[in-house]
Amino acid sequence: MIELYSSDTPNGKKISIMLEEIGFSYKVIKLDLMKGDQFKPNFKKISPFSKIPVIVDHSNNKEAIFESGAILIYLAEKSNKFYDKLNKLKIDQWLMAQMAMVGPLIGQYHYFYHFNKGLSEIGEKRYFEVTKDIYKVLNEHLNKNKFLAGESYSIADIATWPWIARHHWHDIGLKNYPNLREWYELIARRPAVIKGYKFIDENSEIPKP
Ligand SMILES: N[C@@H](CCC(=O)N[C@@H](CS)C(=O)NCC(=O)O)C(=O)O
Repeated sequence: MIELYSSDTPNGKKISIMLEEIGFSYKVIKLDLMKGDQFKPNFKKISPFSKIPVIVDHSNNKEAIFESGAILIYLAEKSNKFYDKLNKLKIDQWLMAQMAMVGPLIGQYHYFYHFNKGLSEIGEKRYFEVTKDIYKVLNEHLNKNKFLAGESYSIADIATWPWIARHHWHDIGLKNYPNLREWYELIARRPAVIKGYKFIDENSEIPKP
């Protein structure tokens, strides 16, 4: 059994979607980030930067793993799914691009535009441009590729999709990026994604483009 310490955020959803995809049994321990649960000493012991998600694998000596990219790799290797050894180099590149670019940069846009609108014109403007650029790069790449690492769905898609599932926060218009939209909708139809998306709030629905 796996314990998933998480919240209803894109980084949180990566792992619930992966656990649904590979069919591992898991128990969610919800953290209220607004109340500061992530800073409690017991959580800090398993998450040095006080961030969700973290998993604790009871079938592996209660191993605790932080950083969503590392968790995805761990679960992919354990299940032998969505991390094709023959395509590892491509998957790694798109996974790292998600971890270093898509998540942190769109996260800044959420900070300035969604949560603190009107407080920093330069912050809103800069991260709107950066977010538009990310959409453009993904859209162009998906013109020639069905999934981020080529023909097969992988942990790179699982890592990236929940960030695009926040498109309604971005005021960019996913419909303006047809290949990205098609990829988004294709993944949104997967039963594991539908289930993993609702892992905290049973009533939440995947946003339509
Ligand atoms: N690089 C980390 C980022 C995790 C992260 O930023 N988590 C956010 C929620 S999406 C968090 O825990 N925020 C709490 C805080 O910053 O206090 C990962 O991918 O696991």
